Amino acid sequence: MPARRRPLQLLAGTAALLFATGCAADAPMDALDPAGPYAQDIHNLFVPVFWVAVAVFVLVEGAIIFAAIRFRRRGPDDTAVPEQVHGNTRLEIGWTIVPALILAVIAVPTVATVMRINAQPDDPVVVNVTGVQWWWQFEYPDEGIVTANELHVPAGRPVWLRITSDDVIHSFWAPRLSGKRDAVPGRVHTWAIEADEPGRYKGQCTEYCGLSHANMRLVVVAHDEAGWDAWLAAMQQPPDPPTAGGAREGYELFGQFCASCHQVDGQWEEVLPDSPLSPNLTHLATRECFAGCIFDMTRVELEAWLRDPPGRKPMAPDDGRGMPNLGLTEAQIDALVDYLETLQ
Ligand code: HEC
Ligand SMILES: [Cu+2]
Repeated sequence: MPARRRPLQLLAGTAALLFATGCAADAPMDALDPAGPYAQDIHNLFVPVFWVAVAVFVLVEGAIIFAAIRFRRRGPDDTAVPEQVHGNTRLEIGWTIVPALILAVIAVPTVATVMRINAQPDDPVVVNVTGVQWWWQFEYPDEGIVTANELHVPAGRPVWLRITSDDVIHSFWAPRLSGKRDAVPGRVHTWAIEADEPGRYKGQCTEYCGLSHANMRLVVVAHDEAGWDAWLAAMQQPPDPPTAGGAREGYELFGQFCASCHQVDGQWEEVLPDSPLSPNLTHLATRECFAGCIFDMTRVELEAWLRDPPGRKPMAPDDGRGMPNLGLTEAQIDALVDYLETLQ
């Protein structure tokens, strides 16, 4: 390949790659596919602004390409220097005023949208969201529920998130339900989301937050009315401690190895104050994913997790972040998972 063609091929390759990755048919985090009124509001602003930007791009790039071709050097004999002009008052004023006008026009719907999506909705479900290296805690203060990674909401009703962080800056983003909101330690940022239809809507921490940033996902589970009432009722009813068998053995091992960090309502409620903030496991077995929603809630995955958590998900237990390897035996892991499966 001639060397001078290489940049062109690189450019074409990059463009093809970007195009191909933008074309995924099954894209659960597609911000261009809004699934609720807040995301729709943002989309309604994005689309016209995008086309204005496309028009500007085509005009400006078109003028550059036209000038480059029209006034190019035509062969080795073409040594003439073009007429040197400096400044064209009409053009200069024009391309200062036109962009300013475009921005002023775009600002009107932008400010209106920003104000609408930031306003506290009437009668929302309130959820306190805490970003933690590297998972999400969701607390429902009015209902007395604490859960992790799966944010359950009623469909067709606004949810008012009060977002903060336990350590570094994270950012909450469920692309089909609204835009991004930073989770900043020591501050509470509010944010509204809403899903039109029941379903599972994926999300992701979108502010780089250390080792397992990419493993800090979440899912918003939107229920119909009956499903929402059933979920609330189930969450408010902690499971009973097992009384026999492997699950009982696991329950006791839990007291020995796990209860210093993890709370199970009605069973293990006194975590040690110097432990890292850890997921509340009261209804663990009802969740579909765990550890920042990167694993399915299956027996096999839970066993693999207990065998070596930092091996499954990059964490920094020496810095007090994440779950350490507790050196459990296979028999202990078996009993512990028997117990975890009772946490319905
Ligand atoms: C030093 C504190 C600590 C100890 C001890 C500990 N864990 Fe964890 N555990 C964590 C932290 C922190 C996480 C969150 C890790 C993440 O997702 O990044 C976690 C995550 C989990 C999860 C996934 C929960 C979810 O919903 O995502 C399970 C299950 C779990 N631990 C079980 C156990 C069991 C069983 C034991 C005892 C054998 C145990 N842990 C001991 C800190 C601890
Ligand atoms: Cu994060």
